[in-house]
Amino acid sequence: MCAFAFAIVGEICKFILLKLYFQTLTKGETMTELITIERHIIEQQKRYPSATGEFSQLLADVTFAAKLVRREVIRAGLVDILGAHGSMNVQGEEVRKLDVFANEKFIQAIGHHGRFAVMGSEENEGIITPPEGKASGKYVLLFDPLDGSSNIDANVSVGTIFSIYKRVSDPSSGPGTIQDCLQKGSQQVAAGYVIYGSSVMLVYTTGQGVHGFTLDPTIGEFLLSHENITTPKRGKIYSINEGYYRYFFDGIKKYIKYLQQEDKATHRPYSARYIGSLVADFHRNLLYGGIFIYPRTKKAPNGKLRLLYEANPLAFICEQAGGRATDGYRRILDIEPEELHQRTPLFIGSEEDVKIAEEFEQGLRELEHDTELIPKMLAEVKKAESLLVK
Ligand code: AHM
Ligand code: MG
Repeated sequence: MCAFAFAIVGEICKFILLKLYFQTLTKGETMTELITIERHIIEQQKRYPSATGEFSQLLADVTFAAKLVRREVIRAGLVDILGAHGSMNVQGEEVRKLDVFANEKFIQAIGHHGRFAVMGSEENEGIITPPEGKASGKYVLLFDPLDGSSNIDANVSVGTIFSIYKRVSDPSSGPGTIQDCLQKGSQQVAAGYVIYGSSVMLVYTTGQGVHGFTLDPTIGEFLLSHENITTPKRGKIYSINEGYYRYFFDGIKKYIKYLQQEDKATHRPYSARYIGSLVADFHRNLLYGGIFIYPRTKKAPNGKLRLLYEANPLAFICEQAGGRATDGYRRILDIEPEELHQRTPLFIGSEEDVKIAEEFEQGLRELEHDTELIPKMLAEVKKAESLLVK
C-alpha cells in the first residue's frame, strides 16, 4: 500500500515537472523571434517608401554567394582528397584556388540577376560590367571575395568584405563606369562582411546601426544574433603586425611602447592579438573593443590594405558601431579615391584608442614617463648593493 502511494506521488511529481519543462520551452520559443537576414533587409527597406526592392535583392544575392563560398571554405582541408589546385575533381571540374572560386561565385550570383551597374573586386584588375544582354541596375558593388586567404590551409578564419554605392553615371548611358566605383566611402549605402570562422557570421549596415547574423547550417539561413552592435569606446587589445617594427615610423613605435607600459587607470598594458586576417581581427575588436592598425611603413608608404573594398566598408561599419577609422590623419570615409585598387594605411577600432594612436602617428604626443621604471630601478640598485655588502 505504502509502495503504491509512493509510486503515485512519484508519477504526480514527474507529471508536474514535465509540465513545467514544456511550459518553459514554449515560452522560450515564443519569446525568441527568429529573424532571417532577408526579412531584416526587407524591414529596413520599408522605411523608404520609394524603394523598388532592387537593393534588397542585391543584398540577398550577396548573402547567397556567401553561402556558396562558405560551403567551399569548410572543405578547404580536403584538398588532398579532392584534388590540388589546378587538378580535376571527381565531377571532372578543375579545382580552383579558393579566392578565385569565391570571386567567381560572387560575380555569378550578382551577375545572374543583372542587378548591378558595375562591380570591382580585389581579384579583377579592371571593373566588371553586367553580362551581355542583361540590363544594368543602379547599384555598384565593390568586394574582396576572400580576404586573408593565405591563412586558409591552417584553418584560420577568413572573410568576404563588400561595399555598395548608388551609381553616379547616367543609367541610360549603359553599364556603370570606373567613376561609379571611385566614390568616397561616405557615399556608401551599405557595407558588410562575412566571417567564415567557428561559425559563419554576416555583419552589415545600411547606415542604421550594425547588425550581425549567424548562419544556422541546418536550415541554411542567416539568423539575427547580434542586433545593434556597438563597440566599446576604449578597449584592451591592439592588433598590428609587430614583425614589421623596424619598418615602422617613430610615432607608431612609440605608440606600441605606450600600449605596453603599465598604467591601471587606462588598463595598460594592452593584450596583443593579431591573426593576420583582417575580417577576423576587425570582428573581434568590434565586439571586445581595441584597435587594429595597418600603418604606412618605410617599405610600404601607403600601407597594404585597399581603400575601396577593405578599409571603406569596415570604416562604415565601425563608425556605425560608435568607433573611429582613419589613415592616421584623415577620416577613411572622406578620402577621395583615385584608383580601384588604391591602398591606404588603416587605424580602426575604439574611438579613444584610435584618437591616441593618431596623436602618436602625427607626432603630437610623446611617451609618458614610465611611472614604474624609477621604483624598479631603485629596487635593482638596492639588490645590487646588498649583494656587494655580502
Ligand atoms: P589579402 O587581401 O591578400 O588577403 O591581404 C590582406 C590581409 C588582411 O586580411 C590582413 O589584415 C593583412 O593582409 C595581413 O598582412 P600582413 O601579413 O602583412 O600582416
Ligand atoms: Mg584582401
